[in-house]
Amino acid sequence: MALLSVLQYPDPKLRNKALPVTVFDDKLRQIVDDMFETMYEQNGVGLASIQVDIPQRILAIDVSDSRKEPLCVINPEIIHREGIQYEHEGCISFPGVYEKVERAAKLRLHAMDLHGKSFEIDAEGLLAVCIQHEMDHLDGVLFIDHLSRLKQERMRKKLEKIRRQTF
Ligand code: K1U
Ligand code: ZN
Repeated sequence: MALLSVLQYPDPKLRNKALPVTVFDDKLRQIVDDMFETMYEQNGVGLASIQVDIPQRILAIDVSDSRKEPLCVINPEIIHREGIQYEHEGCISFPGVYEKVERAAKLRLHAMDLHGKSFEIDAEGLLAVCIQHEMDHLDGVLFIDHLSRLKQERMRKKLEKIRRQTF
């Protein structure tokens, strides 16, 4: 396994769109293993392949308290949405900043596993937020895009301040 380098905002590669996975082989298994290792190391609840510069439709997710319930999601599609939730989100590509984002409260997800087998799950709460946040990444959409211009500008300034203090 290997730790992958996570792209940081405003890297233009975060705006790339991912293509569907068509080959389910050892190389894909290696990518997924590396994504989980990277997500756990960053204390994230999710990671999208675009964040590690792999433009294929792959998500690593684990919203469990034990951090031992990995969910590998390939070629995801939301087939049903219901209600609204408005919760704080973070992003490994924007370290140190958090904002509330409006998302569907519940959803039904159709996806494939590591072997190319289709499955469906119902999600709500943090899992539903995480799936929507990560699926946005696959289309080059970032959580900042859901905010007002004013909040976007505030977030950019806060990020600059954090980076000045870090380096
Ligand atoms: O895509 C990413 O950068 C991962 C991101 C996803 C996320 C989804 C839903 C809510 C918040 C964040 C993270 O995991 S950032 C880590 C984080 O903020 C967090 C950690 C534990 C619980 C909730 C959020
Ligand atoms: Zn993110």
